[in-house]
Amino acid sequence: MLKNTFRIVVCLISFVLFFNCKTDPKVAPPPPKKQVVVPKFERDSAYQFIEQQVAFGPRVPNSEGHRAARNYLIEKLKTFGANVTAQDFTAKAYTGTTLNATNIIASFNPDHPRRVLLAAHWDSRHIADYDPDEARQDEPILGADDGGSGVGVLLEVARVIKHHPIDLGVDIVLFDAEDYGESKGEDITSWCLGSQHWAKNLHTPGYKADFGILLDMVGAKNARFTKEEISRAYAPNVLNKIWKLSQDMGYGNYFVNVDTRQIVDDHYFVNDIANIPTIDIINRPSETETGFGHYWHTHADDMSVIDKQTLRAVGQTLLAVIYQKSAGRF
Ligand code: AHN
Ligand code: ZN
Repeated sequence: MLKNTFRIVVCLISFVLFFNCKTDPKVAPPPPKKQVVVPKFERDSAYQFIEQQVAFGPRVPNSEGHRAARNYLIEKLKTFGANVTAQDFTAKAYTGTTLNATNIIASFNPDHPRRVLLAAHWDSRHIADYDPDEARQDEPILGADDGGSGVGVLLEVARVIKHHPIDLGVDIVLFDAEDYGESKGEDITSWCLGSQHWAKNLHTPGYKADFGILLDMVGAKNARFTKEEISRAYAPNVLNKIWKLSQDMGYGNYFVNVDTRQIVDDHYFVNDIANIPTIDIINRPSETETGFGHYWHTHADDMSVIDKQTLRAVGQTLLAVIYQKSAGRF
C-alpha cells in the first residue's frame, strides 16, 4: 500500500517535471551574447597627434595657429572616414573681443539610433595667467595637456574606428573657445563658449546620445582622475561604470575612487542645456595649490608634461566602453 502510494507520487513528480521542462513556451533560451573584441589603443599614435597640434603653436581663436589647427583637425577626421561638420560661430569674450571659432563634429554611423558622445576642447588658453614669470603671463600657451591631450586621444579613437568598424553611433565633438575664460571672474559663462554654442545650436536638430564623455587634461604623468561633482550629479551610473571598468582593466592608479568638487567645464553645458548625461575625465592632482597640474595655465604646458602611459590608460578605457556598448554589454 505504502509502496504504491510512493510510486504514484514519483510518477506525478516526474510527469510535472518532464512537461514543465519540455513544453513551457514561456521559457525562451537567453540570446547568445556577442563576442567583444576591444582593439588596441596605440599610445605612440596618440602622442604624435598631440605633437602635431602643438607644432601649430598656441591655438587661440583669431590666431594663425588656430586657423591652421582647425583645418588640420577637419582633414584628419575626414581621412578616418567620419562625417565631419565644421560649426563656425562667433562669440564675445569677457575681454570684449569677438572670437571667430569653430566646433568640429566627427560622426561615425550618423544614422545609428544608439550613440555615444566623446568630447574635448581643441583651443588653447590666450594667457599664461598662472606662469611664475610675470613678464610672460599675457602670452598665449601651447596647451599640450590643456586641450591637446584630449584631442590627441580622440583622434586615435577615430583612427581605430576606421580600422575596426563599430556597430554604434559615435560622435567626436571638439569644442572651441573653452579656455578664453576669466580666471578670477564670477561669471562661469565666460568659459566654454564653444560647448554653450553647440548645446544651444545642435549640429543635427534633435541630436541625442545615450551618454557623453569629456576629456580634459588627460596626458600628464601620474594623472589622477577623480569622481567630479557635476559628473556625479548628472551621470552617476555612467561615471561609476567607467571607473569600475577601467579599474578592472588595471588602470586603478589613474581612475581613483575619490570625490572632488565641481569643475565648470564643457560637460556642464552639455548636461544642463543639451540634457545629455556627460562625465568629465579630468586630472585633479592632490598636491598642487590650484588643484590642477603644476603646469596648468603656464608656459610649462608643453610636450614634456605628456606621458604615453596616461594616454593609453584613458584611450584603452574609452575603446573598451564603446566596443562593449556596441556589443550590448555596457
Ligand atoms: C575653471 O577654472 C572655472 N574651469 C576650468 C576649466 C578648464 C580650463 N579646463 C581646462 N582649462
Ligand atoms: Zn585651461
